[in-house]
Amino acid sequence: MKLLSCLFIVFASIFTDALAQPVQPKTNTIPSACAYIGSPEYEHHRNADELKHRICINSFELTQHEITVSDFRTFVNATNYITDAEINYQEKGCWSYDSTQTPAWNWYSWANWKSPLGQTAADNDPVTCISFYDISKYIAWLNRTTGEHYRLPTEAEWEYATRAGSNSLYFWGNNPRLSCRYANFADQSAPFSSKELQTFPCNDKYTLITSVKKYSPNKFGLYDMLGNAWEWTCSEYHSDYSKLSNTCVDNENFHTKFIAVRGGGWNSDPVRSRIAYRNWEAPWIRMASWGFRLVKQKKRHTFKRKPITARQPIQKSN
Ligand SMILES: [Ca+2]
Ligand SMILES: [Ca+2]
Repeated sequence: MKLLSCLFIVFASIFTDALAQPVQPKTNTIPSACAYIGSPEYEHHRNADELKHRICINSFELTQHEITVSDFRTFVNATNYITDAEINYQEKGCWSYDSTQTPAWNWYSWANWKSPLGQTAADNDPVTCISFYDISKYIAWLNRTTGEHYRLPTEAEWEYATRAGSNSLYFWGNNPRLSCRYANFADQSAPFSSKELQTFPCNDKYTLITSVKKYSPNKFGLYDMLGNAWEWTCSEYHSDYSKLSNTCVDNENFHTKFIAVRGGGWNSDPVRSRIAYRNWEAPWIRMASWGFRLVKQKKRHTFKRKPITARQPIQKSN
């Protein structure tokens, strides 16, 4: 009987996977190079964990934008997956923002990927309120249904792709006034008082999170690498940036590790929005300002053998 029900579950999951073919997120090719990541010692507000070091990166594909609510919904509809926020794992709901409460930032049971900030999330918003565990499940499903190999970027890949050749505070340079053209950060439209948070000296009219691809891309054609949603990487956080920056945390062994999260979000001030700024958290944490994007790993080239056919007799030419 047990065997029968197991078989049923396997077939049902194959069937539902087949029904819900995900739209694969668009990717851009990021070229191979050796480059510096981290910040120079003279960078204002630099932290000790931003050691500047040189890394060599092989070409890879990176999604043009953060994975959206719509992308994530396809996964949930296909699998009936319930996120950590919805089962109140470790803490209730998701770490979110409600300006009517004191303190405004807190764990709220109403907050999850469908409604991270008190109202239904728009389809093209980055999906947020998802933990590193939730993302692992999404990726496993995406790979199973597409036959591709998606994964989170390493910290080094993320920073190299974000810099796109720049050595400045932000990928467009050092001028915070230009942020409203390139990134959704906490600017003058943000709901925070200046006592709570220093904001960017411009106004993009977007108070909270907004749709992906609203701002100008960087030189690799990538949108929202800085701002909108912070982005989980696959790397374990280490205070010595040169140690683990280009490796993914062991898939079986990440439960007790801190995972690096990068890029600032809609709620970030000019200091934490610097490219070199490194954030990290435990893999079960979920926040209304944290999302992710994916690397699509190139498939290993497999050489197909030609079918062996019977040797044809050589025709004698006259
Ligand atoms: Ca904004
Ligand atoms: Ca982002």
